[in-house]
Amino acid sequence: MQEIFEAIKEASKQIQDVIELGDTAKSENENSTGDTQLKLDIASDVIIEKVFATVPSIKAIVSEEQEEIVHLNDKGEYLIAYDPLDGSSLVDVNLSVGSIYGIYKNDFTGDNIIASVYVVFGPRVEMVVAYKNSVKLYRLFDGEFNYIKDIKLEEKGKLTATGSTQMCWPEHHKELINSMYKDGYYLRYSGGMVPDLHQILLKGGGLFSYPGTTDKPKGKLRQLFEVFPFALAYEYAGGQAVNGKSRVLEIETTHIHDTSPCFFGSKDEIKRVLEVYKDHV
Ligand code: FDP
Repeated sequence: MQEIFEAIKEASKQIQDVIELGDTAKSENENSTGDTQLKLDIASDVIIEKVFATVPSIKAIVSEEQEEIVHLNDKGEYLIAYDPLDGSSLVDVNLSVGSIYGIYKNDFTGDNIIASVYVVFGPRVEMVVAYKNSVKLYRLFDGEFNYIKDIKLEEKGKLTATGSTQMCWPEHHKELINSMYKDGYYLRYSGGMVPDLHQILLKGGGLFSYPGTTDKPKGKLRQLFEVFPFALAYEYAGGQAVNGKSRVLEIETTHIHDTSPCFFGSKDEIKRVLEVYKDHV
């Protein structure tokens, strides 16, 4: 596993260079979810695939930017699903973006995820590793990722962030969020999943949600590349991740690009979600 973490560090340093110097223009391509790919998405994807190809313990990889699983080493033990540069459209307005990696054994399903890593490219580059029941924060300086601290969520936080537009939220979701504002929660939403979830984790707690909406009843965020990796990080940090009814790590995956409604938070906020959603899922 350590060699995978080292490979991610190496890829992240290269991606940071591409972000700083790279071209933020659109490419001619669309990815499998129909998003127009930016040249930066493609460049980051190429970097990661090249670095992973040198790691013997990786059996196969699948990128959010690609249609198919890529087989690397038959004798490898691990499968990795990754989103090379999530929120990349935020680069040209100079907001934070990130890479997300889910490391699986046997199969690409929630109950097979054994570690996850995400990297935030913001004013600083930070890496968060969820593995063996701990969540560790590293920061890039002096050319290396240096350990900073273990991350733990409080029982209850102060922040809330929901994706999509209120026009498409179901009524009960509006009620949930309005009730949180009435209780003093602060709205904090940048539109990048990585920095938004990172903020809630590091500030002790709160709720990030991307519910099923009228235009996307199964949500927008992809299970293997986005939802499961963050679910593991939130659970290991002492929080929870649900789809409104059950743990997201228990839901079924039928296709590598499946999406799911998702709610990540500290225990108190997830209790609120389950209470509101129990009659609606
Ligand atoms: P993006 O489309 O910019 O890549 O992964 C999808 C994602 O960003 C997440 O990072 C983000 O949380 C979400 O979409 C934002 O979606 P909305 O614009 O619908 O809120």
